[in-house]
Amino acid sequence: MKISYFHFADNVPSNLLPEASVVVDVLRATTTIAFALEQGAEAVETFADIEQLRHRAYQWPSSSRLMLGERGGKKIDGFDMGNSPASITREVVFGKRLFMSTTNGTRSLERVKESNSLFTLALSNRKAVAEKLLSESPKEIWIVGSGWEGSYSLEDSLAAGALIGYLLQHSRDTAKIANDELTAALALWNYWENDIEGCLRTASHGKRLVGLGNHDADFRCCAQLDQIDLVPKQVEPGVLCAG
Ligand code: 3SL
Repeated sequence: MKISYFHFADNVPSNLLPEASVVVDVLRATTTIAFALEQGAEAVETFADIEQLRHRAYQWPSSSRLMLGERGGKKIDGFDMGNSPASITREVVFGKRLFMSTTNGTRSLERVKESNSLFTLALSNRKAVAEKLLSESPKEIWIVGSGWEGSYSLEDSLAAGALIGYLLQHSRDTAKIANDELTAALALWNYWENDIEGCLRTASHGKRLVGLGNHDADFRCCAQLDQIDLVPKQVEPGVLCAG
């Protein structure tokens, strides 16, 4: 397995796709996706574009859909929910299809949606994703971060480092780091692994969330490591189900 990390969607090589892509947006889209599927959502269907989302969601029975997402960290007008993993409960999401659009995470998903295999990664399901990759053993894997509007993010790099750290320990030498971004992510993980929430709060997007109000519960959700034994897997372009 040759594994590369790209900080955000616009960095991935054009006109190429790997055998497997792993999209990460720790604060907060891919954490919310892991929590939603764990709490029994039927699927999470993701959109970069809000109007496309509305168009598709309105074709779905209103009793079994939820529209969820944010722009600039704030809930989108007219949507049922923002992008808060802490607000996901079984009562709210069980059996529902979640139609989701976020500032950066769903853009990254859109960029690699033609990959043969596409999974989403959060710190909370890091071990489950790593074990899935070890069992499928794709030749080439891209970890694609989400960043913030085209800039680097500390928290996605932390999760990329956490994933490669696990893979290097458990792959019996089959996992190979293929770019410097991933070596740097591993160094970041080695530095912060005992203070994950501290890293998330140091990140510029962590500070942005603090500026928007109390996000303590979300920080706790996003900083959990290996608590969710589930891998969100794309089953058709844009549609993620529990795998
Ligand atoms: O950028 C994104 O996709 C979001 O996850 C950002 S936020 O944490 O919901 O503000």
